[in-house]
Amino acid sequence: MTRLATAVAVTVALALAGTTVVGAHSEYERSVPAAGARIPRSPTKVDVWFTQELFRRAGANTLAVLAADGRRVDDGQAGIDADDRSLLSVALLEPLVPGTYRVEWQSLSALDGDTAQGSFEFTVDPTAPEPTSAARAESAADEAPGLTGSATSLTWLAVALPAALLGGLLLVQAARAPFEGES
Ligand SMILES: [Cu+2]
Repeated sequence: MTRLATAVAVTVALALAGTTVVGAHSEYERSVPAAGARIPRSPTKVDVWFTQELFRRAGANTLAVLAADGRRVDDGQAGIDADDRSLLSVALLEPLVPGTYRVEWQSLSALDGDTAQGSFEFTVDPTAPEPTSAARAESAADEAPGLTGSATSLTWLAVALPAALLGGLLLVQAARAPFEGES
């Protein structure tokens, strides 16, 4: 039974180690407005989707929208979506005048507790073309919640499968051992 317990412990440790290697923090995945976008009108808010779900802790996940002169134009109340923990949103105080804005983000991963940060820019330009209906359909398809879920499942499979195989080998060895005699 001691050998069995050891085999189980080793398997669990390997699975945890694998998770740490695979989980690469909660990084920027996409946003509305998108990074680098030129949009004809001001948005009312900024939505950022992350690669991992966010850990709900006050002040740990932030979005700051800054004008070119460094003035902050969001309401400072970034919040995680109630239904989608990978989505962080912040409202704008008032419609943005034309110009380039920088969004600075900070995240705390619910998966591995790691923090990450970064920034991206978008430009409000009244001469920019209206989004085409094709682009709108594409961004609607992007928002289908299934996509992130399946990627996450595959990641877990990549970790769990080798760990399970190795665990199985150890169990076989542990089961054989009594017949070889204990020292
Ligand atoms: Cu990480």
